[in-house]
Amino acid sequence: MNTSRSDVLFAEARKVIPGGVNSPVRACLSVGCDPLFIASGHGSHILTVDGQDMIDYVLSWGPMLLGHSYPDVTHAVVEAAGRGTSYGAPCEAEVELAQAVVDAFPAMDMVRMVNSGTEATMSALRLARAATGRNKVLKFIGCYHGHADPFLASAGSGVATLSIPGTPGVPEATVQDTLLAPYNDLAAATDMFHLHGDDLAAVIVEPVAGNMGLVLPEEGFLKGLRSLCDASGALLILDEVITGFRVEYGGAQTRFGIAPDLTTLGKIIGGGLPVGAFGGKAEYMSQIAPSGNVYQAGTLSGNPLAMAAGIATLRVLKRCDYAELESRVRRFTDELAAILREKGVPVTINQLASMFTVFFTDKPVRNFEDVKNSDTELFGRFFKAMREQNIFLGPSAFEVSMVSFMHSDADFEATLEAARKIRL
Ligand code: KE4
Repeated sequence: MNTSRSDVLFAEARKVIPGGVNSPVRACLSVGCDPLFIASGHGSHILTVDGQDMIDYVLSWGPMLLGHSYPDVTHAVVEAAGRGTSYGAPCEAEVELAQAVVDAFPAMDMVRMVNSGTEATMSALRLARAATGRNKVLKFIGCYHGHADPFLASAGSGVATLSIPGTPGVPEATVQDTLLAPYNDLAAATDMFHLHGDDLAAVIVEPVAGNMGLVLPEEGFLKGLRSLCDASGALLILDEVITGFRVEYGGAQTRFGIAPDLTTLGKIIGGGLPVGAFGGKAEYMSQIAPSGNVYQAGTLSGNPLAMAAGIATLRVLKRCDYAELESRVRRFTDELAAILREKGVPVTINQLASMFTVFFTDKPVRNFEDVKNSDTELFGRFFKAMREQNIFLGPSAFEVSMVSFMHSDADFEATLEAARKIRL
């Protein structure tokens, strides 16, 4: 069998890049196959270096809500590049994107641009610790907030996918300040407040969990965290790196009516270029240098190309009908579940807005334990079978599959037809 271009590239990549990838989950280790190298993306499709045209449900793990190569975004980036790629001095686009973000999130008076979601959550936690004079942070098992030291205890995404202990290289003291509770378990969170409340700087939570597969917040969970924070003086950080501008234009906090003290963003606000952000009330954000003493910085923060991509993306999204997309995705996932069940396998699909995850279990999936108890080996077989049918799903049972505004009914029908054809 002749060697594919992807295989050749992956062999070369492994010689010079750890694991052959620049981010672990791309290696497809948990689903038992090698990654495909991508040559281009247009709309809802990607083309591999071997010419395989695939319907893309990864969408760069979230940024591409408008699909690949959206003309307004591409034009904005090309036009900005013609004026230079980075200045290390303020530019107008930074103000425009900051204003667009603040306008979309009522709980946000100010926002600081950074270069990744990891930088955003790392900086938000530092700010919360400075603002409260406290050290501990409570996170939820299976949630992923980037790879900064404080967040790698029982993290989701690639940490869960690869079953990494989660804390090699992280000092014991750091992990001691990271408290854990199961997602959706308000009683366990309350216990942490009773035990550590006077040293708890912040609670950080994905308002809709997207890093243990898709897990939705149960009634009262988020509002309960808000009340616990109000009573103890801890800050509530909503990590909306995935959900911001995806669950709806104003993020999960708008949909669920929760006002956080700080919000972290990423992915969509960069339109595919490296952007993260953290923001909140002026009383907190004004403590960030240079207006305050909490240091945070970045050579390429507010980069003119990334700002241009973000501005163009949000300008289009503001006109999009999120409810219509959600109802189309719900119909699609209902049909997908029915097709898979006809094959005699237990299936639960969690879906919200333009995100979904197929879990091979007949039980509800409401936390990380439930995900681990699903048939993740069968998920690997499902992933590979669908990829052979030119359907590119998130390569892990601990990730979500994403839909864009460019996914057509024909794409959904082709995906359903692929699901009918595969053998599990
Ligand atoms: P980045 O540093 O990868 O830009 O963002 C970290 C992050 C923070 N918070 C949430 C809720 C996130 O989902 C992420 C990153 N998401 C993963 C996929 N679920 C990134 C994919 C990868 O690591 O390659």
